[in-house]
Amino acid sequence: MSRDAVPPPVRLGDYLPPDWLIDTVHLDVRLHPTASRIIARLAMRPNPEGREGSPIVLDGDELSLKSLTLDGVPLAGTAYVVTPTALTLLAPPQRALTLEIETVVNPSANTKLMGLYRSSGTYCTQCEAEGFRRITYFPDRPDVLAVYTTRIEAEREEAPVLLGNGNPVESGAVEGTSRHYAVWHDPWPKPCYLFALVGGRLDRITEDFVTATGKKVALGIYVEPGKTERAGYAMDALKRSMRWDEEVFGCEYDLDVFNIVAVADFNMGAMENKGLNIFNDKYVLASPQTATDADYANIEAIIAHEYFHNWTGNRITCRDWFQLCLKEGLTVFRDQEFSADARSRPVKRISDVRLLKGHQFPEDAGPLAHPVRPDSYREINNFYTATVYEKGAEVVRMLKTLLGDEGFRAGMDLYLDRHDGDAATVEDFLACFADANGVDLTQFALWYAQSGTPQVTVSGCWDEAGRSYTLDVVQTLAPTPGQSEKLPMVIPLAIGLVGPDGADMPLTPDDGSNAERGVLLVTQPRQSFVFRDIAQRPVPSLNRGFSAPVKLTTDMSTADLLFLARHDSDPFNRFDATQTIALSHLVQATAAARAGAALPAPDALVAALGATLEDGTLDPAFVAQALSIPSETDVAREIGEDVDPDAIHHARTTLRQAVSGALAPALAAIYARHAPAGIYSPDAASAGRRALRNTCLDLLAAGGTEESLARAQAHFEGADNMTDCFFALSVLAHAAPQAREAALAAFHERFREDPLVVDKWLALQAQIAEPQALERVRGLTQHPAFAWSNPNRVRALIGSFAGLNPTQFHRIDGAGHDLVADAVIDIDGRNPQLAARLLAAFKSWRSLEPVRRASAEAALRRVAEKPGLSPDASDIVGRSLG
Ligand code: 0A1
Ligand code: ZN
Repeated sequence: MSRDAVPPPVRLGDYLPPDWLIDTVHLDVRLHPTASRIIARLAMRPNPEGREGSPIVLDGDELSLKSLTLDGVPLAGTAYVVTPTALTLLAPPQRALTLEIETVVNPSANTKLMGLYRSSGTYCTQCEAEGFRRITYFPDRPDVLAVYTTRIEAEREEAPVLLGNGNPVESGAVEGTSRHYAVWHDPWPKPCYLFALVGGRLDRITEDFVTATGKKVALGIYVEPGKTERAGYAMDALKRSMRWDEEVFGCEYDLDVFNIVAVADFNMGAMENKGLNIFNDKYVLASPQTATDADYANIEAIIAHEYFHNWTGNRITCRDWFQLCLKEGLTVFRDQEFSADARSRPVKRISDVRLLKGHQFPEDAGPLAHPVRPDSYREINNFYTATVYEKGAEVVRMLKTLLGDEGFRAGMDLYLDRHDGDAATVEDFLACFADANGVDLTQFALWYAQSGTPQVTVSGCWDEAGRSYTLDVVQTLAPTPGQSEKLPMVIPLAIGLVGPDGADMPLTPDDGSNAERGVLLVTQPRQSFVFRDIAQRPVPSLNRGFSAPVKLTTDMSTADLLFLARHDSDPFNRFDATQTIALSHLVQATAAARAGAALPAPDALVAALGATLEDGTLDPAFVAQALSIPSETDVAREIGEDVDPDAIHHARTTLRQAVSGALAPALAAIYARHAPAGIYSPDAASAGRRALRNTCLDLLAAGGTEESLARAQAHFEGADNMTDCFFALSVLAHAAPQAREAALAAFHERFREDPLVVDKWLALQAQIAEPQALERVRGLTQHPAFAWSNPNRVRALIGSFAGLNPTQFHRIDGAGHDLVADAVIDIDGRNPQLAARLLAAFKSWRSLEPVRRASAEAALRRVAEKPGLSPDASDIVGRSLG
């Protein structure tokens, strides 16, 4: 292969079991800033299920091999081959043997943040998906499970804290030196992607947790010195997660200790290493003065997510990386349920669906679309996507809807029991639900294989004379990359028929379907469902709770939607009814704006929003969601092609102004009524009151009156917590150009020492929808607070510009596309994963109008042509242009 040749993709169909197994791994890691030494002792044996007489092929990446012995005897240079990506023992004896491999790596030079690296001086590791090969030579695949013992040694001064997977075994001084060591043993066989170690100067908080069967677990959260007060909420969330998993899934913790370490430089949110979770500090550290309600909710969810992986991911892991959704989709589903139980279930569902539609639907509609279980990849790091995570969770949720609570739990129990200790597949998972419930899930499995969002069209017809009601359902699935032909899916459509009195009518289906439970089982391209004894014309409430991740189209009138907004017993559909009306107005208003015309805001919509606002029986957090006007991305997605972001922005701004004007007195009254009472607490009820009050503040300011801007200024100055302070700052930054600079400066002055708060300040400025945003972002890259080497800073500034400022990212002159492309090219040499993620912001480029589309394409081509582009970025750019 020539130097620049692209390696072929990895294919699911080519899976072969490993030729060699590893029973135990002994690691001796001697930490050093630039030359850390790793001695790995691997007890290996041929896999009876592998190919006979195979060589031993171990993955490696940027390793320097120092020595190699087999059963204690140094290997002759002719017995093995070392390449940049592998160490191969050509003809090893076909029996159990022990390899000892000594490698040296440079953690300080590791800017990819994969393998062993340093974050603000702390040694830490990230091995998922393929980072362990950057520590030692190893079969770096999730189906090789071994028991690990790790000895970590470091200068005591530099790294007084030494942490590993599993339980602590011993520790002490290295005699005659300034060094010390700690030994950790993890009794649970695991794949190498779950390996971790940490060495550094860290403070900690500790607590004990007693499991359901009475075992004591020592919990520790380690943070940068001086930040322990900010770790309390994470600890609380951890204990609640541990209890919840026992109660809801029967999953108990299985080691003597559970540690969490927060680091400042991390490519993702957090990582579920066995007994030693490593977190982006953004998802651990919180205080009322530095974290918003949304930050608290994210911390709770991510702490839970990583903890839940202990069973779904660690005790049962993935056979290969194609099965990523097996652990991720299931674990997201579990963390969603945890948060729903801890907070408001309807509000949690609404925000999860908004996330799904905002991120996953566009992914599924563009060139980066892929199945929940992809069947080929060039770079696995690019598959930690909204489709694998969020759509993966929706698929698990559909299983629950189909099987009912008990059937679902029976399937989960069987899965946890049957596959404990296994590296499993999606087929294994589905078989447990099929076996436990006596059902056939063959067609359901298409959710894992077919990409794209199914389109479901429903029309209803009431036969007055026959006293029956018919729902005609049609499903289609458009072609997606690599999939031109599609099969019909199983769509569990939860429904209700709402009578004129606002109550649900009893469902009496004509056929043998299980529609009595309120779930229609749609399996055919076209299907009709007939209900008997329907004496009055009902309003259908469809896809209740968003029971299936589909795009639903109906012929429902605005009047019927307004009726649902007021009466539907399903809170999600109450929310969705006004969103549907608003969205359809915004689509038309955008078309009008492009034609130089203006559409007045529909009175009915304004009245419905007003009624929701004034309905004192509703949960404030729900009202806040219901009052939000669909985002510009929502409108762009709905329009689908020939998208003009400026016209969308104009239409949306105009609608917000109209709502503001019409509802000003009510908004001001609700704002006043929800003034803070007592000291800040991050609980859901208090957060809901703040959300409603802040939504009112924002809508009022959308009117641009002096009074409303003065209110925002006072809110900013009077805030005693970050939620209110930052919300008011955003209102001022977006709606009050004359007050903006002073407010931004005051905020920066106050929080300049706090990188996580500075990220909010960077992100906000990157989102201002005006032409100066570009120069502002460029200027901020030179600000002392900004660092290209820190993923949080880059995501805050460049990621927010590309993902949350559509008019400026897609500027008609192409300068926004160029700015992001330049950043990607620059970052790619240091941190390819980060570069590839930023590049994915171009995912909807084909849906833009021709001028912007051409500029996006040119920017992508410029990235593609960069010599030495990483496999990560070239995979994204190749598929985007593909
Ligand atoms: N398994 C983690 C996600 C994760 C994936 C890759 C990483 O490498 C940089 C880090 C974290 C989770 O689902 O939380
Ligand atoms: Zn996960």
